[in-house]
Amino acid sequence: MNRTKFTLLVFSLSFIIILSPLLLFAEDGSQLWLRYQSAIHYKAKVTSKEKSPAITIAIRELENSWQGQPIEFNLDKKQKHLKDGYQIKGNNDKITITAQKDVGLLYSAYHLLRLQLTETDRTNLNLEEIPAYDVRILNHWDNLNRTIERGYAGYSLWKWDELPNTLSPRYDAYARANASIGINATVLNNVNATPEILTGAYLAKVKALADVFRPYGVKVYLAVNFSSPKELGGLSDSDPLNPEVSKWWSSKVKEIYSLIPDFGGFLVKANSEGLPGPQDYGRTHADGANMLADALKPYGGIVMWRAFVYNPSNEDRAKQAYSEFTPLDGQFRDNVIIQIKNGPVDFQPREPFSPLFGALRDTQEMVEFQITQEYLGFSNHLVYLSPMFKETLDSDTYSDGEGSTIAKITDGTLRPNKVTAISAVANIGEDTNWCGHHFAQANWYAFGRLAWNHQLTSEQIADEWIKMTFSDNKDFVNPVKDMMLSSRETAVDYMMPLGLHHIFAFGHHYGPEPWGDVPGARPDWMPWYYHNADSTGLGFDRTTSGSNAVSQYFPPLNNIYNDIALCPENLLLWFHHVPWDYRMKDGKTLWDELCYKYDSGVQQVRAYQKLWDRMEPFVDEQRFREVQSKLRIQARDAVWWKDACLLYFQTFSKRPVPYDIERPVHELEDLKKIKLDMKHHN
Ligand code: BDP
Repeated sequence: MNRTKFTLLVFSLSFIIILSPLLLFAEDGSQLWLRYQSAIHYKAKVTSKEKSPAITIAIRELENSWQGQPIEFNLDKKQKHLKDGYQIKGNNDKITITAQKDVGLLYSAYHLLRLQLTETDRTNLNLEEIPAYDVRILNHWDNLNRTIERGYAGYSLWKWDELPNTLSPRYDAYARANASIGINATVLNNVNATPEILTGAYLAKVKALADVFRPYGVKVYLAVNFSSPKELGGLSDSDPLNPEVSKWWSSKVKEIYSLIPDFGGFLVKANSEGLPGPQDYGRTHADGANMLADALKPYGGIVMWRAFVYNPSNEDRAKQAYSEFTPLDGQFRDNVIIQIKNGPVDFQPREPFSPLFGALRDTQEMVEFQITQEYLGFSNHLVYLSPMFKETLDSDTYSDGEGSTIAKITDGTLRPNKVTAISAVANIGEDTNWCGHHFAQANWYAFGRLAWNHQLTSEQIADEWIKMTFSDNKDFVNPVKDMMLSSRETAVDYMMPLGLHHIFAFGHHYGPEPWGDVPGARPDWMPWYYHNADSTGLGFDRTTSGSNAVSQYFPPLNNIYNDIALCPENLLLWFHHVPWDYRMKDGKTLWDELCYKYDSGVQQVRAYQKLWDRMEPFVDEQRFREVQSKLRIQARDAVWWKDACLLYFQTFSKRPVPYDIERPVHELEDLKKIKLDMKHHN
């Protein structure tokens, strides 16, 4: 080594030594839950007879961070039952991993690193993991101009201007994060799709992303606009029964597969909220979906056709998807799967499950969740969504008798599905910490983990996420876990308790606007349509004497929901118009109960603030402060929600706010003047 090189080495070493403690503490959330320590003095021994890009990544991850026994990878194509999964067997001396696909070996590497980071015993391993769903997919509502519909973590990750030539390092990091939790698919663009995504120029960009994601087992899908043949192809219409139209789609699909041989398929929002669809030509959703399915079939692609359809009509909005789709049951191709939002209206803080689940007996169904917190305080509020996802998946529809949960209907247990899938609208953007709020990362994580195994508990998922993302000190893990586990119910309490829904500010959906009334706007976008407050009471009558939405549920649920005495109280105002002095189970009147719920939501957020402040010794400075600051916003917003809703509903109930709870600190008239500058339609 010559002198200059030596000086350089000494210089850089001292630089690293001086800075390393700082680097250690500088945490900005960009690493997500993948904060594996590098095994500096140790390089794990990993052997594999087979080679592939996914296996190379798996070996690299383990060599960088695994601090245990030597590992042997085994690819056994005969073990079909493993699907994307794997078996891990091992003792103190050696670990053997078997998978039938290379991506299974990659998933197993992340499994081992998770065990290591959560300090789980790794000396005696004997486990088999098989994913519950074939397609575990994120839906990005990203526009081509890089804004994100309902996105609260900055601009889109996809830098369309720079693609296909420049590849941001975050594309790789994104695919790695997904692979680490078993997510194997992504829809890159907004369901409110523009035809432009299907132009040659954009497909070249999509291909570049697909190439980056492929080694991580993440397949690309696209949302398509039903009018593309007309708007892009110059055809006279986009009628699904017009042979020219299906020819156009077939050749478009061929072009896509020539660029992306493992392309996943299409996601379609049609005849919904003003978007074009087969009904524009007097055709049905089945006609539209099947035409696309036929184009994709030769290549193994699928169509995820959304059931989120409703029109400003006299029929209760909550009933419309069911009315529209049940007559079409059995008419869809076997590579079509109907994508149904968890609730019958729209990702509210709490909804009953959509009655379409189980009602389509001869049609494949999948759930759509929303990870991005459109209706849950954006990226300002700490709301851990796993309990909400599980509430839906564990709901018993009774479609095939007791125990017909949504999980079992959609994962193939009860229905012989050709393809099973589960989806969620992503909360990922360009922000350094990916999701805007450090705790919102937990919702991306939880979706992936549940898509892999819906039997995991919310507690298990929170436990591993906290340990991986922050610290495994139990004095940190336990209180923070309690906060996370209660946070969804807390948000429901300060926003919309007892089954209230959609009383958000018009358009952006951030704050409360139960009084909202935009002249000339669609009634089904107005809060009064949903809360129906009047001098007699509050809530939407969906009983047999009201809109009769209860009849869309299988017995005994239809009767349970229909009967005010049996209806679960957390859905009471969803199904009933309830008198203000109705006696709740705890003996309080509806009005008092409502007041106590709102107050309890506020008190809970205050308790989270106190809890978090005590966690300071366990957390790096930056993440501690950022979460602390978000909790302050959440506490202020909770009071805003409580005052707005109670003062407004009080103008109908004419009853006092119970004297032992905190007094309102705002004037209703002042709250009504708040107009946030956030542009959006409904
Ligand atoms: C609603 C959103 C809207 C979406 C729509 C959808 O407010 O931005 O386009 O759902 O899912 O929740 O299509």
